[in-house]
Amino acid sequence: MNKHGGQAIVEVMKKEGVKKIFGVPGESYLNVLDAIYEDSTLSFISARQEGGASFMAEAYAKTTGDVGVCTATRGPGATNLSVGLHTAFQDSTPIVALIGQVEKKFKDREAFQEVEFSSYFSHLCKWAVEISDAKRIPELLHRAFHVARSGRPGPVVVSLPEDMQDEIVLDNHYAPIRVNSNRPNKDSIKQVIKELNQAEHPVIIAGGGVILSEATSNLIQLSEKLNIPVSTAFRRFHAFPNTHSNYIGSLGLGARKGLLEYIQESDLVLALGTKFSQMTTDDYTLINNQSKLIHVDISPDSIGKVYKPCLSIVADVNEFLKDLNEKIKPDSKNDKLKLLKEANKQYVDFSTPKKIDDKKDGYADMKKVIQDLKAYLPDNAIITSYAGNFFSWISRYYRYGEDEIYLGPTSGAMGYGMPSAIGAKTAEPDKVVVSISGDGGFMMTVQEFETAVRYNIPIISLVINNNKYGTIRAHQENKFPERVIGTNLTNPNFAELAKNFGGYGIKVDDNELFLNALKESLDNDKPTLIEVAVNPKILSANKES
Ligand SMILES: Cc1ncc(C[n+]2csc(CCOP(=O)(O)OP(=O)(O)O)c2C)c(N)n1
Repeated sequence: MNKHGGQAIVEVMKKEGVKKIFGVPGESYLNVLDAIYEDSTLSFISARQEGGASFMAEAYAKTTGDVGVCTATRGPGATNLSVGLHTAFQDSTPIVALIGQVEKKFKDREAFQEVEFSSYFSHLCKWAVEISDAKRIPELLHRAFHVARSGRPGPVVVSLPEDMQDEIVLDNHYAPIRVNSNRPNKDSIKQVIKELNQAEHPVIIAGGGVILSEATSNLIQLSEKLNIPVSTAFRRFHAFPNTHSNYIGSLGLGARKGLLEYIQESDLVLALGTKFSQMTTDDYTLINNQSKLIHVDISPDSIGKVYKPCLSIVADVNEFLKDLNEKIKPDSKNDKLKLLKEANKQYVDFSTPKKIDDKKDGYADMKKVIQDLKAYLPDNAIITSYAGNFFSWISRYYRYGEDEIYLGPTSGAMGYGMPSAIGAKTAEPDKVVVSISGDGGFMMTVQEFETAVRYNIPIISLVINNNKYGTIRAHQENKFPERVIGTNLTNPNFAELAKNFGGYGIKVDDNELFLNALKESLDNDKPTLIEVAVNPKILSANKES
């Protein structure tokens, strides 16, 4: 049956298993929108700004493990969309972004909203392609999905000239491209076993590749067999249960000093699915020249980029762990066990608040907020957040259990928290999804609260309000004391704002009120915002002993 370009695009998406599409409509891709309208298995979530839409798609992909899809119109829409694509790139999240483009016949005249997307997106995406002949939609769009999800996953941009979408396409004989998971070869497993058996002070760093390949249970098995402590890379908390007695903490902003020292003193580092980012490595100082490194990653490009391994294994992390667990014998050297127990004890001590400030001085204590979240959220909750000093309390004190998920941009993009909660809740409607934002970042994508209301997506959104760009203020005070510029904010009454959007809003200024609000919001079936007033003088958890 003949189809127009828009229908052919939808046909590919259906074959690829797409169910939800996040975007802002535009006149440059009306055919695609109309074909989505025609199909009852697809739903279009119309966001209020493309940045929000791209964060939703990114979080949807992280939650489901599928490719996220977002859409935007030509130049203005595409440039707004780019923040989520950059996030997906740094976080290795598979996304296909469909972008309406200027008519073929008008291109290269700086036509209305014209931007040349392959060069604009060349540093933000794995691949950017324009489909200028509708007959090639099946071939190129299936390939876009394949590129997004294979190897080290990431975002792919597909631009769709408006007049191309009117062209007629014949049947799509293509099928989604699937590749087998990469398995390590037998020799390399033997070598890994030899190195692990010889090591006296080994440590594992678990990165995003553990989450992407769903390797956590095999990682637990390996760590238990050998009594090896596990740390997690920056913002990859749930790669290993933080409640496990072999967990020793997370790397990245505010990492425990003792953890950094432990890794620096290790004689063997087993790095699983991590690219050793600047944050994870504490400005590339994490691993000393004397320690041996075994680096396992799905992408050969990640290997040797920062540290030179003694053994490099290009493989799916889960396949690697399965093969290793099958062959390796349990080991319980006493010295190793002693080191592990001490490192875990230090982590538990670090992540346990020493003193809660319970005086009612108009502010809630963030340590208690985190304690209450842990106590009252269900065991399979999803928590989202982004950059900001409020994150320092989450990072230090929240211990993710085996079924919990944390979603946060390793790119540090402000504005991610609330739209990403919408994406996650769309993927997992039965789970409780809580976003935690600062007042600065929340206002960057505040309009998406209306999206949550319009589609009845009952997220819980905490806004930690210190009336500041607190992180930058802290940097400013360190580097240029008492020369404050650009970091004081004034804010609306967030609870009233939420109500005006049609949701539910509560403002709290002490911990008792916070706990009541949290309990109330867990029973609520509307999107709920809890504004938490915090002391603007206490800018970070990292100052606490
Ligand atoms: C999109 C974006 N713009 C700017 C920054 C730089 N930045 C990092 S944290 C921060 C302030 C965050 O303020 P807020 O969200 O209120 O959280 P707080 O630090 O006060 O807890 C800024 C401006 C960024 N990371 N992302």
